Amino acid sequence: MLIDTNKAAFIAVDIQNDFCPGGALAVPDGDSVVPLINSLAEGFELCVATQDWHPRSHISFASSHPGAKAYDAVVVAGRDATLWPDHCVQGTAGADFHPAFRVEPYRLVIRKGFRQALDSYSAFFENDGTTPTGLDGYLRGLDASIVVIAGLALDYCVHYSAIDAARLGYRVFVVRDATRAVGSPPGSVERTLADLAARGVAIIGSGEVFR
Ligand code: VGL
Ligand code: ZN
Repeated sequence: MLIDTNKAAFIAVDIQNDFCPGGALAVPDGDSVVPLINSLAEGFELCVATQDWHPRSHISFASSHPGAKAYDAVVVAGRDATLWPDHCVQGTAGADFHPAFRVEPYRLVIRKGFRQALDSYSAFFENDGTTPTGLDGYLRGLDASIVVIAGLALDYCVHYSAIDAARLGYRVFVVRDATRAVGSPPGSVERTLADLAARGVAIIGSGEVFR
């Protein structure tokens, strides 16, 4: 068996309306991962979901920066950042999970990006690299040493979740066909996959997860 599911947590990243076609920050084909993620979750005893959860006028929104456009690369508080359309505003339909996403298997939902002045891509740390979400403590408390990550978007929240998990010492698998990417700026997918590989993250297909 490639993955010992007794020691593993499955993490479904940001399966939310705003990241699916028709949403505010639509990831091309984003909704197509939902059936696969539903079936992967069935195979894990420990499933965690993340939910992007921004206040209105969040610092990551281009609308909070006069003159800026969505998808602009900027420096905010001394850190490289990307500006986004307003998305996943707390309590809105766009922030809800996709209606086809089966939430029953998930024991924990980690909300992230709820601090007005700080964005948060990773399931483990906010974008300052040091403010924890608490997920590491939760997983350690349950003796999970392996994480299997899928969801949206490969080149942002999946990427940062995976590299933080690797840095924290987990064995990390990203299920490539259960992810979709923003694809901006050009080359983001190739850079993400190269970075993941360089950090020891295994990029696998869904057919390999339970084999
Ligand atoms: C995400 C951009 C902004 C993601 C979240 O889930 O990948 N991307 N907020
Ligand atoms: Zn966001």
